[in-house]
Order: sequence, then structure tokens, then C-alpha cells
Amino acid sequence: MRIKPSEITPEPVYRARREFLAGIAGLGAATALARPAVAQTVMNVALIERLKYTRSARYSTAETPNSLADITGYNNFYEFGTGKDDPARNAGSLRPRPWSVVVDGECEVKGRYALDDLLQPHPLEERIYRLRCVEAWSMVIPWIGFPLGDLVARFKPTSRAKFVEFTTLQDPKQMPGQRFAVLDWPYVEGLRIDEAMHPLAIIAVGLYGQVLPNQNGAPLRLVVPWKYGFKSIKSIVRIRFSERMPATSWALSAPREYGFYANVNPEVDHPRWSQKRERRIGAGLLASRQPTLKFNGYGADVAQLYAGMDLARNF
Ligand SMILES: Nc1nc2c(c(=O)[nH]1)N[C@H]1C(S)=C(S)[C@@H](COP(=O)(O)O)O[C@H]1N2
Ligand SMILES: [Mo]
Repeated sequence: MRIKPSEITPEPVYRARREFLAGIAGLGAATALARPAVAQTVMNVALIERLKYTRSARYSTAETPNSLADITGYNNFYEFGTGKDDPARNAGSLRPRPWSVVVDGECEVKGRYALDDLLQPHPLEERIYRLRCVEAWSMVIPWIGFPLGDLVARFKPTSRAKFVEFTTLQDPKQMPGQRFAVLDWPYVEGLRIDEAMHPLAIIAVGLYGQVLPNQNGAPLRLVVPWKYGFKSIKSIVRIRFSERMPATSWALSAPREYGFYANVNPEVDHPRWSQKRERRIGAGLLASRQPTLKFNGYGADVAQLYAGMDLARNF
């Protein structure tokens, strides 16, 4: 699990304006700024362009963010292979534009939305969040996004909507890892409606001030910082509201190991390893593993969502 020295150029810039950013800029919520292109040593950090956003101090950790090289070079995105460096090498085949998202199920406003229409009303914020992977490593990532709850509210979920389900693109031509049955594709994740409405849950469209690199889930992905990383589903093509708890990919594949809730919890070990400590990616091989915090340190904000629940049973 050693990180290979990355050759990724910091902040490579892609010149062409894209409809994605043109759409956001149209409303004045964000503007694409032209910057000179720099030499790219790795092809798969493509379509990088600056975003305009405000910083959220309220929702950002003071910890030092990981480098762009770590964040874009050490990934879990099994649609591009199961190795941590596979997504950086293979995600160039994903075409994140044009893109659309289907919204359906228990909601009044349904339909297929072009990416620009979906994102346009939402001003972007930078949120520096910890990301704690269930595999006991972590990173600190300066995401650019907006509250998931603001998006959910637009679709007017009915009173029967207790959960929201998210689905990743399924297309083995673009996602070569889907030719292997490591998971039952497409990747599906979900949240309880009150979790989805919590202000800490965001839709991320960028990081380090630029649009999301493919390997991080372009063009839009979920980020739920108090839960293990596998809840933060990438490259979303469908949002469905439901009365019943969605059947989510990891909980289906190994129900004893991965639950629906997946709240970060040092008191509940994974059946095959301890969750008490974590390795911070980029800290160096000699750095000691740091203690994992309950709800990944976001307990003051989110613990009340689980009042009265047995978190060892609802893991
Ligand atoms: N579609 C999809 N989403 C996914 C995954 C995946 O394999 N496929 N991996 C998850 C896991 S296990 C983690 S830890 C995070 C990693 O996000 P990052 O690569 O942007 O750091 O993405 C999550 N989202
Ligand atoms: Mo993960």
C-alpha cells in the first residue's frame, strides 16, 4: 500500500472553455478564468479548469490538505481498476461532458437534467474535509461543491421519500474495470433523507479550485465527510427517492463488513481489521498512525442524526 512517486504536474490547466463551465458562468455563480496551459506529464488529469467559489471556514478543517498529486494519484474507483494508482492511469477513457442525470422515484419534480442545468443555480464553496477510507487511511481534500440538500430540495421529495439512492455511470467502454465482476455494477450508494439534507453532505464538482479530475469522480460526486469513503459515490448519473432503504453496492457484496450507515466509528472494528487508527496518506512511512475520530470528527454536527440508534448494529 505504498504510494508511488507521482508525476502529476501540480495544477495542470486545460485551455478550452467547456459547456460545463460556460453553464455555471452564465448565472454568475462561477466564472472560468483563462490561464496559460502548462506541460502535462500525465494525460489523465484532463479538462482541468479553474472554478470560482467562496471559502467556507465554518465547514473546513484547519488541517493541511494533501497534495494534488496524492489526491489525484491515490484513489479508489473500482470502475478503473482495484489498484490505488489504476484510476489515475485509466480514467482518461471517461467522458464527463456532455453528461446528464436522471431524477426519479418518490419526488414531484422528475426528469433528465443536463449537467449545466443541474448545477447552475448552486453557488460553489470550498470545503476542506477529511476523507476517511474504510481501509484505515485518510486524506484532507479541498473540495469545491455545494450542499446536497439544496439539490434535493429542488426535486420536492414526497412524504414517502425516506431515502435517496445514487447510481454511477455504467459503461464498460468508458469504465474498463466494469468488465470484471468485482462489484455488481453499476455502483450504487444511498443516504437517509435527513442525512442527505444535512449541510455537511455535499455534491463536489471540483477540488483544489479546479473541475474534478476523472479519477476523483467527474463530473459530479457525493462527499459525506462523517462516513467511510465508499459512501461518497462518484460520477453520478441517477438520483432516485425511495420509501425503502436502497440496496447499496458494498453492503450487497459483503453485508457483514459494510453496512448502509457506514459512519466512521473507531469503536466498531471492521471484521478483518481495527478502525481505531488511520494512516494519513502523504505523512511518510515513518509517521505514526493517528487516532480515528468518531463520525470522522464531525460528531458535534451529525451525532444527533443517530440519537437512540445502536451504532454497533447499524454499522
Ligand atoms: N463509483 C464509485 N464511487 C466510489 C468508489 C468506487 O469504487 N466507485 N470508491 C469509494 C471509496 S472506497 C473511496 S475511499 C472514495 C475515494 O475518493 P477519492 O478517490 O476521490 O479520494 O470514493 C468512493 N466512491
Ligand atoms: Mo474507501
